[in-house]
Amino acid sequence: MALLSFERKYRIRGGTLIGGDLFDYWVGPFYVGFFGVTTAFFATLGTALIFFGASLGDTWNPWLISIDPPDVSYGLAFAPLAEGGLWQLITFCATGAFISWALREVEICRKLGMGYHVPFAFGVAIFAYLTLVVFRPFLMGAWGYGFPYGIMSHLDWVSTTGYQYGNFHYNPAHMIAITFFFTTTLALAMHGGAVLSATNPGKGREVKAPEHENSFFRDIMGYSVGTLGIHRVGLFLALSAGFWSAICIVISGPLYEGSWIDWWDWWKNIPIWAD
Ligand code: 07D
Ligand code: 07D
Ligand code: U10
Repeated sequence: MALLSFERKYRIRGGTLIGGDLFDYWVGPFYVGFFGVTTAFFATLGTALIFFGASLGDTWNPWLISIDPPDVSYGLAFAPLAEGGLWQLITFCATGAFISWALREVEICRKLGMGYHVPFAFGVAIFAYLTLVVFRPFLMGAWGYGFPYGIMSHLDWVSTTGYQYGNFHYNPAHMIAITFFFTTTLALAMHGGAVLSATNPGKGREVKAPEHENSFFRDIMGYSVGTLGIHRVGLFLALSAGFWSAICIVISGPLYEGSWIDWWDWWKNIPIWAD
């Protein structure tokens, strides 16, 4: 069925989680819904607050604008707007917008009778974000441990935070997360390559079916995970990357304060090779 006629067929009322029929309509290609309105509200307000914060700063260079969290001396209290209060409000708006977006995904899945895999996946990204700006700062007792909202300044935060724990590469959960990120790109390259080579083999050549893809991987490495299976693998790899990222940062500070290099001392002291 052509996309446009399918859209006409499925664009019917129902499936909303909240609001009933109230916002159950589309604007152009976008489904609105109650959570579309809350997304638009939080995103507009958050963006306006970023512009307000930028107007208080000394640059309009988009790369250098930075909305900084409060000083750690404010602990978990509200800070004055110009001293991190804006960061707190923007964090609230961002959280509201991301969660609204995920719930809007849920409503669309319900309308289509699909599973909730996509909103679940986005939930893992939201979990990583909240770990950085809510859970870890909360566990460490100050909002000041969150990262600043600026294109370059958030990179400075990653670097400074990394060196606070010696060499962040020695963080075992960081290693696991990185391995999952790398494996995700490997899997996506293999999958994209396999599908294109079979279904788009070049002008004048016959389009191949999944048994060709299966045979290729059995020939080269003895096993094919299958056409549905590779999507499960992909989702698992990508979500694991985000999940272990959240773990690697939440243990840095709340659980372990020293250098990650020294953390490996237990390894050197295992009786088998320690004197
Ligand atoms: C391609 C989908 C499209 C999304 C894009 C991002 C904004 C920000 C706002 C000026 C894959 C849109 C950007 C809306 C503008 C203001 C206030 C997604 C795609 C194109 N980072 N990070 C970037 C965010 C963190 C790190 C780029 C967001 C953590 C490093 C972009 C968050 C840590 C590098 C960006 C976030 C961290 C980047 C490209 C939130 C650990 C880079 C992102 C909400 C995760 C790279 C100059 C991209 C770069 C980069 C956005 C969090 C590390 C500006 C929205 C604190 C090391 N980050 N980031 O393509 O070039 O994502 O930086 O958590 O090298 Mg970051
Ligand atoms: C948080 C993004 C959430 C996004 C959301 C959506 C919008 C809308 C609108 C486009 C998690 C936002 C949407 C705004 C946009 C439109 C229209 C994703 C998030 C909700 N590291 N490191 C990681 C590597 C080093 C350090 C993670 C590699 C150094 C610290 C990942 C290397 C030191 C932290 C990772 C490397 C260091 C990390 C990031 C190599 C610095 C973190 C991915 C090769 C000296 C962060 C949860 C991630 C983390 C993190 C990879 C090096 C420090 C595993 C490959 C040694 C302090 N690093 N790192 O988390 O775990 O995505 O955050 O050297 O905090 Mg690292
Ligand atoms: C996949 C796939 C597959 C496909 C696919 C894909 C995965 C099975 C079949 C998809 C993949 C691709 C297309 C590949 C490319 C994608 C990427 C590289 C990922 C990155 C994507 C991007 C960078 C694009 C991001 C763009 C976005 C998110 C769109 C931005 C949208 C908006 C700004 C509008 C958002 C809509 C909202 C909020 C809801 C509806 C709202 C409106 C329409 C706005 C109007 C608002 C209202 C009417 C409500 C009123 C609002 C109020 C009251 C608030 C007012 C508040 C005030 C404060 C004033 O597997 O194979 O193929 O294709």
